Amino acid sequence: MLVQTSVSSLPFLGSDVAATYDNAKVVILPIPYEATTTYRRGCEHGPDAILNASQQVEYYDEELDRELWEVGLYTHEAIADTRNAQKVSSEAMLRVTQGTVYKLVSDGKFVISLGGEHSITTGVVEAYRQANPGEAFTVVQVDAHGDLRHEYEGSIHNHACVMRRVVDMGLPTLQVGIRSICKEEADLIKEKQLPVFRAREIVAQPDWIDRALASIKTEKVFITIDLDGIDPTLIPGVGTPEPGGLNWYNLLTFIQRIFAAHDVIGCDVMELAPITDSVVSEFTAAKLVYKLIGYHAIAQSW
Ligand SMILES: [Mn+2]
Repeated sequence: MLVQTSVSSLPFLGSDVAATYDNAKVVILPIPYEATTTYRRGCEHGPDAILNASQQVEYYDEELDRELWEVGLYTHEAIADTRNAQKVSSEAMLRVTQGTVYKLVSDGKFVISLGGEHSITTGVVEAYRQANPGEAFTVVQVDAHGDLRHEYEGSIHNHACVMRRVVDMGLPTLQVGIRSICKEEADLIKEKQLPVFRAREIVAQPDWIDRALASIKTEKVFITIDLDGIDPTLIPGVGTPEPGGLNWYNLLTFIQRIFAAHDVIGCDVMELAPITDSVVSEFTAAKLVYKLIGYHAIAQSW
């Protein structure tokens, strides 16, 4: 009889190069939670797909001229897992996410959370508020969508509302790659004068990165990447694809410059919904996670 083994135990990049928790500077936190997806489902399988694809990522980063696994990578067990029809309320997901990220940050770890749906980011950001009492940090969001609705389909914790929750926390934001918003969101952007760099401006204006960076007024930054912010030709495996997103090198340059100029306190990579018979989306996501680790390691002189 075949015994179905869980693949979620695969550590990022591979067990040969995994560090112990104590020796790790970076913790990868899988959060396979999906409850409010509005179009194509499957993001609860995103974290495992990224971990599996990461086994194929080259250890040596040709841009950074280093094998970044040496900084110490530890992959945490999955939390808020809704796979196999497990029910997890949004409140329970936010509670366990905040508690887990806060514990990891308190232990001095640099945490990269993997979703799962974007509503998870509310819990992640709450953990950094808890870890940085009274100190503002900017939440930089790469996304096709504004996610600024107060409520969607009856829930304030729908994935279409995550940045509204961040704005409600009083944290400054920077939104990049946006190309799909509703009237309510457009009005809020104007009313609060939120810095937004739309995808069509990014294509037309080569100096957008300079201007985007100039809009960040805090030393500390949290980066949340909804993978649908990237062009869907690069990452088709998302729940709500939108044409015309960031290209690979544009994205990497933008992110690398944030790491170089600011203290990035944490990151998340959200909304991967794998497609059968194509590994492009999860491999691109895995490579992006390794780039986040690399840019942070260089910025921290690790
Ligand atoms: Mn989105």
